[in-house]
Amino acid sequence: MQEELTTDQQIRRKTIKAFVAFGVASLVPLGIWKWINASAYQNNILAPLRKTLEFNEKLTAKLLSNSHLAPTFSRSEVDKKVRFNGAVGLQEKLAEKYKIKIESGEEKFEISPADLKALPKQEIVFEFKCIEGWSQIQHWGGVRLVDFMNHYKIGQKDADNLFQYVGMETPDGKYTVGIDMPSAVHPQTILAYEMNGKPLLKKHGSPLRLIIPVKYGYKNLKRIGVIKFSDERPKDYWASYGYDYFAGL
Ligand SMILES: Nc1nc2c(c(=O)[nH]1)N[C@H]1C(S)=C(S)[C@@H](COP(=O)(O)O)O[C@H]1N2
Ligand SMILES: [Mo]
Repeated sequence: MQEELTTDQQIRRKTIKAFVAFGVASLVPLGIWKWINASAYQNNILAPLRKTLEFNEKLTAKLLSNSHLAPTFSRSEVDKKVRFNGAVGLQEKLAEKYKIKIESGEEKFEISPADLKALPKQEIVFEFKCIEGWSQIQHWGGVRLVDFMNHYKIGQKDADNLFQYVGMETPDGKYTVGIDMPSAVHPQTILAYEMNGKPLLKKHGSPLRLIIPVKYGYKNLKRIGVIKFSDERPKDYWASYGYDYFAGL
């Protein structure tokens, strides 16, 4: 005949079972840790860790080459509700006669957002990635940064060389990004004035923002007030807080 267990006995058995399971489970990472520690050192760090690092390096080099394109998606895959994140530099009222200051070496001039609409339009549907841990498939439209540079003949230091960087700032100067030239002239990098086929909303960077699919979200500056080409590394808001300057994907 089966004995009846009291509630107390049942709880105790469950507790014992849980402890045994937990103990067994904890041996797994311990085993991996021992295996890593037992392996030989290679270049001052343990071989398995070194291998991971080398793999990451190779991967990064491959992914960062200018020929690499971020994967694109179809319009039906676009997320319905576009996320909003970060409002540094978006506090002031938008100027009625909004102008974007351009600086390329010694050359300085201003353009209006409407000037950009006269240039060929480029649309892209890609996965926008924020380091805070979210990503979304989004649809943007605007002008390729490289087309804009060619049209205005800017970004060139001399006949053979481009400047090393392009820096962008909000009109109040509070949010800044610095972009390496290979990423700036990447064919998927655009000065965007549309989202989902409609004019940009204020919170997403109206009238003009940077969309740079080969970089993390924080490099996609909203509300461009200044575009500056130079060989000096431009100011970068999040890099000044210790985030990776390059922020490549
Ligand atoms: N001016 C400005 N641009 C910005 C930010 C900001 O705070 N201010 N945040 C960045 C970060 S961290 C992300 S993830 C994206 C978010 O863009 P969204 O609000 O259109 O989703 O904008 C980037 N551009
Ligand atoms: Mo972000």
